[in-house]
Amino acid sequence: YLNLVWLIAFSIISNLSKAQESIKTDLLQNIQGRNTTSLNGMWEIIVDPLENGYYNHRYKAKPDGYFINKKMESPSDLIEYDFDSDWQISVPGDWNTQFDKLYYYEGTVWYKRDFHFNGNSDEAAYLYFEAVNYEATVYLNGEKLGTHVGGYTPFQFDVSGKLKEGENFVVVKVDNKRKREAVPTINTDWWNYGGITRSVHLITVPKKHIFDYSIQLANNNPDLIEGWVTVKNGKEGEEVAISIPELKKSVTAKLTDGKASFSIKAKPVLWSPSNPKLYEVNLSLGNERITDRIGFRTIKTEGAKIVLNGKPVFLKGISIHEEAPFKTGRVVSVEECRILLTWAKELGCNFIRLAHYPHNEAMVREAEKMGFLIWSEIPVYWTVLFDNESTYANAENQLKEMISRDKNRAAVILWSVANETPEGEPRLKFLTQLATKARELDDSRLITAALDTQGSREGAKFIEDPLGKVVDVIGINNYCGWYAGAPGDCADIKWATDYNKPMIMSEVGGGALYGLHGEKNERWTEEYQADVYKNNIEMMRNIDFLAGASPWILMDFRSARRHLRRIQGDFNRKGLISEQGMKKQAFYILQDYYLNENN
Ligand code: GCB
Repeated sequence: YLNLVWLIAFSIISNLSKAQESIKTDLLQNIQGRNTTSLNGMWEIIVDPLENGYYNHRYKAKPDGYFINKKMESPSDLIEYDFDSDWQISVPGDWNTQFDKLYYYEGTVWYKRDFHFNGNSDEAAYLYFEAVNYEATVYLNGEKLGTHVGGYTPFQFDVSGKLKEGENFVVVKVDNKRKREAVPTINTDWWNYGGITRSVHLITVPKKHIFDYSIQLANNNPDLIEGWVTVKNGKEGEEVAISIPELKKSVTAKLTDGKASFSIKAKPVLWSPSNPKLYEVNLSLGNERITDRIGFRTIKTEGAKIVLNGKPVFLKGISIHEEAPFKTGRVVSVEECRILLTWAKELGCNFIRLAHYPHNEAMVREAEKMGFLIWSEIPVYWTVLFDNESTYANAENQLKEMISRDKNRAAVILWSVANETPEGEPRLKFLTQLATKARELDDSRLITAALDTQGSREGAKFIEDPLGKVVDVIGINNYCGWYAGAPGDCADIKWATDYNKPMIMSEVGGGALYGLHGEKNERWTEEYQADVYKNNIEMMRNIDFLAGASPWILMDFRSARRHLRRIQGDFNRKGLISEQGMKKQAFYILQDYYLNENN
């Protein structure tokens, strides 16, 4: 009996510590503004489908797994792996597009990189990963630092005092196996690109340093800039200085419990798509100085309108996946972000929906500079396990990391908590809790979700999903003319709603293979897709509570659900542009609507 009690107590404690070690949401703010050494470039990898580098033949964790990076010392040694004579891969990047053999691979790959460190004992250091898909267990010089779960948000480890003077090595066990209880779950309509898909940095800061901060316009007062700064290893009462030179403002704020709050009376030029004004903001503490570029704006809803800086705005948008133009695979460079965004500009957009997970930080920062309003989303997609507590904890953790990273980006106006989730009590509870959490973390933005459930009443499509109560802005994914009905049926469809809230047509569209031509009733032709757009635009014109649209999607993207070999070949073809950068007819239909409509 005692044994049983011990066993239960032990399993509770070990489960708790497992959950805790994987939950690290405290993020160092503004990586660009820090002293960083890039750990991008070539890493050594070992592809390990059986996780032989982790488990022994009894399926017990090995104390001397591949993370210790063992080397032969004498000719008789038996070591059945060697990072340094194995494959090399480019980081950032996914493995599926870097090796033909890994095209469909899902599982474990071990990554290793050597690096040189010239230490300074007055400094603290962080190892920062912009994203690893999906689960990353990180080791420094053979010692485990921790595990992070979730493929699209950053995480870091405090490695102060753990780095050696001179040569060091970092090993990451990356596992992208899909799991039913994960976020996203088993089933998605995008490619499960594995790897250290975004940049890795070694960041050094003074021992006492600015860790995180939030600076934005007060929610209900456009003449007041509000914020807070958190400091690690600071002393009570110590001062942080905040200045905005262009506004000729500077204030100081005192630390209480590691945090300093401040407000600045000012009348900044407001950030908007037509004038994406950013101000240099300087933060300083002792000798440390950090610079960011920050925009100021207000966002709210009034009835069915979205109101930016006090004026209604119609969101002319497009949905985007984080897929690289021309070469496929994950986006790895700021240039690739700019290509996607330049296409969105050409389309006449003032808004982008970054689907279906948080995109890389460069994408958000570039979009902000170019004047796009942003919808940012966590991958609570389709049928995640809404009644599973650890699934919820995982989703909430990804939400926190998304908000933590981008809370200073004026361009981001919408946090989306889900996409196309099935109605039901557990789902409503799950998403309500997420929305509450998002508001608690950030009360200055709007909450949304993309719904696919619409009823009908009196001959009209009727929005009555109870999630409508929870969100500020209702997203509706609707594929009239593609998954339901013929394109010609769409123009006359009427919409009604139970809610006096703005609605965004968060998805609408159809597929076409670039260069395939025919009659407008022939599926996969550009003419068919163009007709889907024409008719849906007609339909949207008749929705008086429509506050914007983000049709599906800017560019064709990889999906393992798309098997029609000669048309799809593993690509979802709903792009307005092919993966090779060729514009389809529908691009110009939507462009005409966005550039010539006066809304
Ligand atoms: C949807 C999903 C999106 C899919 C799209 C499609 O409703 O939200 O992820 O890719 O439909 O093409 O079916």
